[in-house]
Amino acid sequence: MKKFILCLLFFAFLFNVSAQFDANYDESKVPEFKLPDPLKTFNGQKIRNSKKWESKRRPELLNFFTENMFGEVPGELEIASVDILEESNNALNGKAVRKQVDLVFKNRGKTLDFTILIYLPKTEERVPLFVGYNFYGNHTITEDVEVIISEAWANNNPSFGIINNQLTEQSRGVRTNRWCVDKIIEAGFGLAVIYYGEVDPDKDDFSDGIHPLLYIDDQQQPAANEWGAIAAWSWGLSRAMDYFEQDEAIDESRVVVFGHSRLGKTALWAGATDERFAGVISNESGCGGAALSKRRFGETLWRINNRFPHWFCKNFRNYSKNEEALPVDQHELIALIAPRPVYIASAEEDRWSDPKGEFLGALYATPVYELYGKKGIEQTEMPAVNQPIQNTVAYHIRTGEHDVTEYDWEQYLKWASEFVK
Ligand code: GTR
Repeated sequence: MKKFILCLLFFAFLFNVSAQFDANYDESKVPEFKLPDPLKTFNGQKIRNSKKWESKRRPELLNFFTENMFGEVPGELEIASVDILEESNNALNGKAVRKQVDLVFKNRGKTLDFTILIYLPKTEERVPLFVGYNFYGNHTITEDVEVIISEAWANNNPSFGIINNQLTEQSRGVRTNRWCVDKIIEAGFGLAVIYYGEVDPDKDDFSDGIHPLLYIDDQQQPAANEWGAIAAWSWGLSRAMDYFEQDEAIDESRVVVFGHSRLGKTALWAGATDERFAGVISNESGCGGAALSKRRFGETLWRINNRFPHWFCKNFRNYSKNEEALPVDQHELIALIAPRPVYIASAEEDRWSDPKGEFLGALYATPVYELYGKKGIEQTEMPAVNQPIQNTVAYHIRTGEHDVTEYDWEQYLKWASEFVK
């Protein structure tokens, strides 16, 4: 049995690797496509001002993305209780306040809770904050020994000491490079992180995580237009926002949602659905994130829907190998964030995420920002590597691989200090 499972894992790995190799990476093979105009309604009406955008076009786009891509959250679930698990005024060598706050949800006899790890600079004033999910537990983002290790299901990663789907002490601090906590605190921002697996384990299984709390009767999985994992994760970010509104130390009008990769897709959706987020940073979010689907470069809808059938709602499968039928594209997802600041970032070697498609997503969202007199991306050519464009819509492509680096955070901090006021 063990051999059989190992064999299966091996083939899954091969499939994965070969999928990345036989994907299209050739610009000359990008099909011709026509992008939908964000400023024209589905029935052809031209949108000339922000009022019409808000009353007509934005709602129909939001509705399309909800019903056909990320899925509807089928009901409301408020925080049942807030438990402060731990608090210290002397974190990070005395530079910060640390809180570990557990949010509890109850419905249909079921309970789910998730823990927000918060670091805040020491000041009397309310502070702006970045909030985002991590892949392997709050204890991975820092060496801080006080950070509680989550007991939730995790994807195995033997190099981080994660076997049997359990997080362990061995992975404390393994992702410090992705978070730059000290720099964030020094820049006067707070940082709040959540382990995404506490809200919904990242596997094709809808019997766990938050989904069952909103099932009706004997429902076993979401309906075709109901929430997949990304919508569930983004729901969790909104509940974190509910908590920030109650926390006197946090300036809830300056909360920027951040995410990398699948969690960068999540950050975009959170920003689109919850206008309380003052800004969005989407790091290398690729297919289903900032990258245009119709380009079919790197990861495609068919590949993503096959490999991660639980991320989007089932209706989204209608567009696998059928991108031309999509009446929207990802620039319009970004446009849903307007007029709030949004930062899209790519990495040169991360071709799977289609850097050019991510750039074009930001570029073609710009006309909506212009309705508000905000500056988006003005140059139509991609900038050179490590040459950020920072306006209300910002973009950079840095050298290197799919990751979050100190360079990325330096840009985000500079931009957020200027645009998230
Ligand atoms: C990849 C997936 C991408 C991206 C990435 C990640 O395997 O194909 O869409 O989200 O995972 O989240 O690291």
